[in-house]
Amino acid sequence: MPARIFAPLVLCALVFTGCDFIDEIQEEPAVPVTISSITVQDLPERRWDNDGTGPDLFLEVQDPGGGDYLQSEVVQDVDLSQPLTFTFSDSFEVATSTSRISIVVFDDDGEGRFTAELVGASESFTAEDVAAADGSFVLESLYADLGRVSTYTVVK
Ligand SMILES: [Ca+2]
Ligand SMILES: [Ca+2]
Repeated sequence: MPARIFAPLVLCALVFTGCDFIDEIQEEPAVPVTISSITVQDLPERRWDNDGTGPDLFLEVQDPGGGDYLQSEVVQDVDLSQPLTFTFSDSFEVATSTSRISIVVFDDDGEGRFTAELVGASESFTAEDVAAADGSFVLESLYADLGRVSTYTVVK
C-alpha cells in the first residue's frame, strides 16, 4: 500500500485509540473508601522533641505521590509505649479499587507538614483490601526500625 494512503489510516487508528483511552479514564467511577479509625503501635522510640516531651503526632492516609486523602488532628506529647488511635469521620475517594494507599505518621514541629519529621509509614493497601476485610486489618511498617516493626490497625 502506498505510504500516502497508509499514513491517514495509522493517524485515524491513533486518534480513535486515544479517544477511547481518554473516555475510559473519564468514565471510570471513583471508589469511595471509609476508614473509621487507625491505631498505631510500636512506632520508633527516639528523642523526637528537643524539650524532652513525647512527639506530637499526626497521621495522613496518602496516595503514592504523597498527597493526602485524610489528615488527622495533632496529638500532643504522645507516649510511644502505648497504642494511639486516630479517628476519622470523613470518607475519601480513590481512582480505582487497586490504587495504592498508605499510612504515614509525622511528628509535628509546629509548622505542619513541611517541617514535620517522618515517624513511620505503613506498607500499602487498596480499596479492595478494605472491602475484603472483616471489620479491621493490620498493616506493618514499611521498614523495621532497629528491629522494631510498627503496626497500623485499620478499622472500617
Ligand atoms: Ca520533633
Ligand atoms: Ca512534644
